[in-house]
Amino acid sequence: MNEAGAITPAELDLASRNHAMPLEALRYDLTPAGLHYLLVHYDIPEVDPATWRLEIDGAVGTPLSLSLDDLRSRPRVSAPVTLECAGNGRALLDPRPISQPWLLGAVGNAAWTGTPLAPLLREAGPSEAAVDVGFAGADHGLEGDVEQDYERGLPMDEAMRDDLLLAYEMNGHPLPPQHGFPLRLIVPGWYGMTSVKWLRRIRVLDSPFDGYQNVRGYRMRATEDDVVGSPVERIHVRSLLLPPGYPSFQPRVRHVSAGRVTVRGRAWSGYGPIVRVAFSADGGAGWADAELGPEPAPHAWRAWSFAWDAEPGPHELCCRATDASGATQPLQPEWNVGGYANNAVQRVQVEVAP
Ligand SMILES: Nc1nc2c(c(=O)[nH]1)N[C@H]1C(S)=C(S)[C@@H](COP(=O)(O)O)O[C@H]1N2
Ligand SMILES: [Mo]
Repeated sequence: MNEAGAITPAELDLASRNHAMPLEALRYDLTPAGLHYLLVHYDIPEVDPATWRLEIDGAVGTPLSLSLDDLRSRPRVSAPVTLECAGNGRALLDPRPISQPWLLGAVGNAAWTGTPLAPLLREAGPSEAAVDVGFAGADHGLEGDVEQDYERGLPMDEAMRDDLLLAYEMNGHPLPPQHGFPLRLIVPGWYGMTSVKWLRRIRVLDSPFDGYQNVRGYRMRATEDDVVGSPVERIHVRSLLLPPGYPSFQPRVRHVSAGRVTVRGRAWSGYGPIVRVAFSADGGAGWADAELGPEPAPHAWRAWSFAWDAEPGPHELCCRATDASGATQPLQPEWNVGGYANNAVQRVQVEVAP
């Protein structure tokens, strides 16, 4: 327990609705849909695919209204993309910001299939003055005293990237209801909040997007007095390891036998490819380079492994990734009001038996 106190029933409701990816699922290159983390701010909305349409309007020459069949008959692209919630690691901060209390599992790497967004925007003909694009979901709720449809804005140049997808499939199947059926946006490299689910309207804007989820939510604020802060955007470099051996039921300490243990994990970043992962078996006192797996698709996580000679006694396993921009994970997190982008190194307690 920390200064924020015990988990409240309201937080427990959020935590049980929005499940994490169990860390043993790091073993799968593609995360099965049921093991992929889930984050739904309000309720999963009811959508009738027969009458559902996607509207593309606002500052465009030709507003578009598309059915699911219209979208499915357009060019089809699939890509593995690592999604991570900006709040991943939040509950490890002290004091714990009160929101979805993630430990470390708010991540997954699914294969998303859909049609690229940019050609559709081009067909709609954005005005010369277009600066942002708003993406609205069919879900509705109240947040920070503002009643709203979940909506996120994205700068025009990001929206026109060639790797953004309007996805209607996850791992080769129609999107499950909880992951955005019938259509969601996928913004590779950005924290998950930008990948709007249950998408039903795309608004091209000739003035900056001023919706709640950009202007008030998802801001990096060092203190409560810092009301504006800076926007939370791309995914900060992170690695996770698949806890080795077996757990106890309570508390979840790991148990392994002495000898060679192959520790495996994944690493990813929204700022470029992973160039290094280091491993420590002593809480970060000493580090050694892990072996990197094959170079993955541009926004998919990269596998790594380390052959650990486990000696009897208690150990604290850590991993630390570095990306091509030179960014590396901090050993200790830096606290912020919303508990965003905590990419401090993971620490896994292991008891090694002789
Ligand atoms: N419409 C809508 N889109 C949404 C959300 C939401 O609550 N409503 N949650 C966002 C957040 S915060 C995250 S982290 C990702 C989670 O995607 P997933 O549940 O498919 O893993 O969806 C994003 N898209
Ligand atoms: Mo999120």
